[in-house]
Amino acid sequence: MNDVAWMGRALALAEGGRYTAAPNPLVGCVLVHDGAVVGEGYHRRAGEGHAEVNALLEAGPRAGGVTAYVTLEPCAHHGRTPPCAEALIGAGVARVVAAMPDPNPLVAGKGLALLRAAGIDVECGLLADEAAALNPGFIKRMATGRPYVRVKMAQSLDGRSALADGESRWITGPAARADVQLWRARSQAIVTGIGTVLADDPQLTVRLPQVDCQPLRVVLDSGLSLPPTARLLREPGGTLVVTNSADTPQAVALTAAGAQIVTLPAGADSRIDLGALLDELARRQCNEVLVEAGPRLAGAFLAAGLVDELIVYIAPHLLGHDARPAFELPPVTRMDARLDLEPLDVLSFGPDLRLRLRPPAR
Ligand code: AOF
Ligand code: ZN
Repeated sequence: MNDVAWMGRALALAEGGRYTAAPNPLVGCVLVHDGAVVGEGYHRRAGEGHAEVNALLEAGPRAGGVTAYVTLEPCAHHGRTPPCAEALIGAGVARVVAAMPDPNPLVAGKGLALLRAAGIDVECGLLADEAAALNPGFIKRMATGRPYVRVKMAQSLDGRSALADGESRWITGPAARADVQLWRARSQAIVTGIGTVLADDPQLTVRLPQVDCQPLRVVLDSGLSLPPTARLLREPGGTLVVTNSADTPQAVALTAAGAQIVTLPAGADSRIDLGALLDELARRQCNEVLVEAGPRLAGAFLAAGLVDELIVYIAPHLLGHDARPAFELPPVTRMDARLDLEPLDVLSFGPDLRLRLRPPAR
């Protein structure tokens, strides 16, 4: 096996932390000596061992003289755990191949510098794109102070997301809805609007046997009309109700029902400022956020240029012209003023199609 193949193995190991590592990044590590693995590890949970430390534990005294393949620059800081760079130096590692630098300002090059200063042969950049793809949310939050935002929409072939009366159960079939569970599970927050909660009374939970953590549920509710009996208030994981008027009897009733209330400034249209919402979610260490809302809120995120990825499920039926659109957006009067999206991939789930797209960078 060559460097690329060993790094490929480290990338695959990192995936082991997919539903547990947040707010930390997914990281994998392989220790190789004379063409054979002597230790492997990944980062499972914040507060527990980092990938390198887990791999060193497995290797024990065989770690001397190895090459360490790691998907992220080894850390140099004392966080919840001691610095990995020091652990690698202490174990007598000969060479470190990292896929990418750690964007965390506490690390950012210091880990690589420590290793080099100790005389270790260090390379960085092997399979960097693949490593970055493991952690879009962590990287974006470290670089910009905002989470990575996915907007999910289920629509009919004629671009409708609900009947005129708001009925939307179910546009897509069980296979597409099972796929949505995976996007929820890897997100730290699920954002929806009060309209969706009043219309559907959704749970917005992860219901997967192998996943035991629940993302924070976030309801945008400027007028605080969420009923304290809403199902999502009874689910584990916690519900954040975002408003711009918290000083009301409804706020007291919702708090008593288990909700946490947060007041954010209103944007120009007197609705909650979505940029301020994302700032708040990043402060709460959310790396990836999934918006599962109706056409108004989904459209507002798009119009504000706050979407990193759009996930659209298209069901093979037609709902007619008075059904609701998928996205409420301002009118487009010239072809060159339309919103062009870059397709990322297309997959099918039972009878439905899934398109992943990236809106234009702003
Ligand atoms: C690594 N290997 O496996 C991970 C790293 O609070 P702590 O001690 O868990 O530190 C968290 C930070 O460490 C995190 O923000 C990121 O910069 C880095 N994560 N580093 O060398 C790992 N998970
Ligand atoms: Zn570390």
